Amino acid sequence: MAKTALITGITGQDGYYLSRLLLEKGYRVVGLVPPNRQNSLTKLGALANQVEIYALQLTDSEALTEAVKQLQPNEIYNLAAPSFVPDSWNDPLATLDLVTGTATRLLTAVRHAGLQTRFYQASSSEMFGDVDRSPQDENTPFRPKNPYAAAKLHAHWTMVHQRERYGLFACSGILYNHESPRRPANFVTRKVSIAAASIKLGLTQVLEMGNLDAKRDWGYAGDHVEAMWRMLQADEPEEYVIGTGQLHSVRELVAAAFDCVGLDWTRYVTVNPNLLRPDEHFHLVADPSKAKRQLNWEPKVSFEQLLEKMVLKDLQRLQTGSQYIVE
Ligand code: GDR
Repeated sequence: MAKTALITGITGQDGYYLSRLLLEKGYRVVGLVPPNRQNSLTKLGALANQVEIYALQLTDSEALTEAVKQLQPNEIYNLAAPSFVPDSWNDPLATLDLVTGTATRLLTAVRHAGLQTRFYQASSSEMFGDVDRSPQDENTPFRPKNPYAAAKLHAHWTMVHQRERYGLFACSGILYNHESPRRPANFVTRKVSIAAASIKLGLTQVLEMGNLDAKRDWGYAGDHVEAMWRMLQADEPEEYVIGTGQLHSVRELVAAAFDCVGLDWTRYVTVNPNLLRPDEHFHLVADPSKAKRQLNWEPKVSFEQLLEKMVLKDLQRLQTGSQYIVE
C-alpha cells in the first residue's frame, strides 16, 4: 500500500520539491493548508492535481489531531513557517506561535493518535546565529540572533524533548540556505536572478543590494528535500546539518548571476544602507559529514549551476510573460 505523507507548508518552495520527490516515490501526498489559502495551490503548478489537500488552521489543535487520526500518515513533514528572517522582528509573537506552536501541536497530535508516524521538523542554520566556529555541525552550540531563529530553536528543542520523553520517531534537519527558481523574490538569490534577467532584457537598469560581504552556504532546494526524506527512512531519529559546506559572499553571488547573462555586475549594482542587517559578522557554513556518512546524502547541484538554473528560468519567464515557473 502507498505510504501517506502529510506536509505543512506544501505551497512553499520546499513543499513543491518535496511533494514532487514523494510523488515520484509513489507516496500519497496530503497538504495541510489553511482554508483561506487554497488559492495558493496554483503555486504547485502541475503537482496541484496530484496532491490531496486537507483544509485546516495550523493553530487549531483539535483539527490537527483529527486530521492525523483520519489520514494516518506514515510521515509528517513540518515545513510551514514565515521564512523571511527580517519579517520576524515585526511580530515576534506571531512567528513563535506559527513556528513553535505548529511543531508542538503536530507532535502532540501524533502522540494522541498513538501512531508510529515519523516526524520531520524543518530546523534552520539561523539557530546557530552568532557562531564562534566554522563550519558548524550537530554539536555546535546554538546562539540565535533574531526572533525567527529563536522560534525555530524552540521548535527544535520541543521536538527533541517529545522524542526523548515519548519515544516518537522525530528528526530535524538543520538546513542552510536552499534556493531554486521557485524561491520568492525577497530572498537574495532570487532577487539577484530576477534582476540579472531583467537588466539583460533591458527591463530594469539597477539592482539595490544590502551587505555584499555577507556570506552564506547556498544549496539547491531540490537536493535539500532529498535529505529530509532520507532522515525519515533512517533506523534512528536524529538531527542532521544539511548544507553544501561551501561559503560564498553576496558579491560572488551577484557576479556569478550576472555572468550567466554576460554582464559586468559592477555597472548595475548599488548598495542601499536600508537593506543592511544588524550584526552580520558571523559565517554560517555547514559541515554536512554526518549526513554523508549516515544518510549517504550529498548535494548534487553546485553554486554556479544553481544560479544558472535560476537566471535562465527568470529569463525564460520574462521573455514569455508567464507568471509561473515551470520546473
Ligand atoms: P536568510 O536569506 O536570511 O539567510 O534566510 P536571505 O536570502 O534573505 O539573505 C541571505 C543573505 O544575503 C544578504 N543580503 C540580502 N538579502 C536580501 N534578502 N536582500 C538583499 O538585498 C540583500 N543584500 C544582501 C543578507 O543580509 C543575508 O546575509 C534564509 C531563509 O530561507 C530562512 O528561512 C532559512 O532558515 C535560512 O536561509 C537558512
